[in-house]
Amino acid sequence: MEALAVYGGSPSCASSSSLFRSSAADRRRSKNSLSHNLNLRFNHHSLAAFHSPSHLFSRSPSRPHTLKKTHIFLPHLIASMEQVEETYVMVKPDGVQRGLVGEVISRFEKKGFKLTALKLFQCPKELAEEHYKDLKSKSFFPKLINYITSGPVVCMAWEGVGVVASARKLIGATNPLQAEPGTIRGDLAVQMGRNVVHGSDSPENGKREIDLWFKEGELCEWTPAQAPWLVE
Ligand code: IDP
Ligand code: MG
Repeated sequence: MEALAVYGGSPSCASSSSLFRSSAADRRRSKNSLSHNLNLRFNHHSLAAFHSPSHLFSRSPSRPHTLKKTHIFLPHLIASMEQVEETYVMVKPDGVQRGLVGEVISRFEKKGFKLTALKLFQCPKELAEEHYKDLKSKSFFPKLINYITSGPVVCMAWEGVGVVASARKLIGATNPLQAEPGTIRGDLAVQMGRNVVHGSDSPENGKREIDLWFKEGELCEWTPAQAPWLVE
């Protein structure tokens, strides 16, 4: 309860399952709303106060020799109030050709994230260039565009608390030889130019890329039956 008080949680933040259910609809309703952006920033700064588990147990510095009332901020409560994010994940042409589509989807499903869009798609050159526009100056850019447009890709949108960073962990380092075993790239690839899968690198890029790769009506708002078994 103390964590709730510190956070100043609104009724809509009261339970993680309500967050899980309403997040996509809420985000789309308030996509361009200033108050939504401010709210996101507020949440971020509130949570940024908790750097390590040692910060979760605080005592008053004014009376160092007396044991003061200990304030306990329960990590699971804080985590359950974090913002639901969306990320764009794509099985690249090598992953499709090698029959790894099911394997990639399965890792995200098993983790407990929610699939909100899925399609097999032949990417046009212009879209590949727009998607990777930040890498335009790199020497490997032309090869990257050829790679991404060389065959169909599988486009996905995934939703959940912390999904952007978690997806990057599940995917592993850009260079598969440096990716940890247990990650998709660490287990299934050997070269950067054939690293099987893409994942957005920030919540902002998650939204940008989902808007880029999916048309209106291709995203599905739904509540997985397993939701109460994933988040208390
Ligand atoms: P990421 O996919 O891990 O986010 P980025 O740096 O965004 O990595 O690069 C996008 C993609 O460009 C990589 O996944 C990889 O396929 C390709 N790439 C990145 N760096 C190199 C390189 O040095 N040589 C060849 N391909 C590269
Ligand atoms: Mg990237």
